Amino acid sequence: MSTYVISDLHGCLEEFEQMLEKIEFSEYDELYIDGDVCDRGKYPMDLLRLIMAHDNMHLIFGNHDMWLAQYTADLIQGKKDPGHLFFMNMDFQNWMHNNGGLITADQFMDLDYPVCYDIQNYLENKKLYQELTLRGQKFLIVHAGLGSYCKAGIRISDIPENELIWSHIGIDDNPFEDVTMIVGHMPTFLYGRQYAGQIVHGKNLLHIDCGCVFGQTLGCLRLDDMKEFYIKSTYPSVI
Ligand SMILES: [Mn+2]
Repeated sequence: MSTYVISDLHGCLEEFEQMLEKIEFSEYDELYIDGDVCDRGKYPMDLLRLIMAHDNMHLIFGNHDMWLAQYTADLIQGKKDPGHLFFMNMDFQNWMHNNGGLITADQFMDLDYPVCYDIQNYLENKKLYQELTLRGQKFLIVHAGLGSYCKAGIRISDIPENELIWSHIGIDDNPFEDVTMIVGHMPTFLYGRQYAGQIVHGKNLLHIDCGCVFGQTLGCLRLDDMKEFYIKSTYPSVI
């Protein structure tokens, strides 16, 4: 019985399935997905549906999951009336055209209505962070980090949701002495080329988005012993 954390799958279904095999993931294990399941990669909807079908896989929202949740009703409307989507706001256009949302929207709109509504319901139960204690060690799993709220004495429940899913934080930006924080969101090569495809260890802080969809690796962390697992990406490298 083990607990794993993975992040920024971004439609990388093949690498995800290889990882589940590598860690011998079973019904007795738990997997926390630290945000950004959809967008950019090839199979966002198959991936999301696979996660939804497992009670022991838990999604913590990233900014890309928030986009999908926010516009699910519009995409369903767009299935009935394609013209509807031409009148969407700039934020929607930005998601579609600058942030890899088009493939998510296309695949979503190809699904049957009952599946669309299942996804809509699933995404209504949004979770922005997960606190865990394992063998006496406290963990906080959150997509982007605490942003400008990274200061001693802060309570996570007091931090606005945009900070938790959109912030860009430094390698050591964890204000908690006794809590190990785990974040994704920033592919680790953005912290320096030497970190490409590797989990980065900051001060009581692990950055686990190893940039799979950007051609690096998919990383996964087992919290019980902090062992790291890696799968080579099938995507072309952008660096
Ligand atoms: Mn993100």
